Amino acid sequence: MEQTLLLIKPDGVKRQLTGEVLARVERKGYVMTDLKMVMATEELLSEHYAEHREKPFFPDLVTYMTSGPIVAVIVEGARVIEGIRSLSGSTEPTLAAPGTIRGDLGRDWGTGQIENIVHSSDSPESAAREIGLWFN
Ligand code: RTP
Ligand code: MG
Repeated sequence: MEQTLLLIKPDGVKRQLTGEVLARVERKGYVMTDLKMVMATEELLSEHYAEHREKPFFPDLVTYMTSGPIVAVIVEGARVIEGIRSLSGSTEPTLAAPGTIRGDLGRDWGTGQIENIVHSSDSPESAAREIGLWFN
């Protein structure tokens, strides 16, 4: 069965939205097969966000992602990679559709800084790589 990595980012955990996010995942019929709370290190984030390492927003992304604990979850189900991305909504909370996690709950401070609650793997290759990074 297909698996994906879901991260509830520090803003989601701090705002006590872990239950809200996981309830949406469970209601949709997906199954959690592993879950833990972790403090991310810069090294882990450099691997996880390898494609963004050289981007101007990377330092702020590290600050955001190390600002508190993250809940990392392996979620399983048919077409779960696409499914969790669909539940999450698009990256920017202002543009994410209402009904999605980011559209309903994400924050946009208008300064370029966004707090979008979740990360989810975007392909089977990313899912395998990210699950290996966060769980092993
Ligand atoms: P998706 O691929 O679902 O659109 O979302 P993502 O969360 O993977 O977004 P991505 O563009 O890959 O960026 C990763 C995370 O970096 C932060 N970000 N900040 N200030 C900015 O311009 C900016 N761009 C990206 C967000 O936390 C985003 O989720
Ligand atoms: Mg991405």
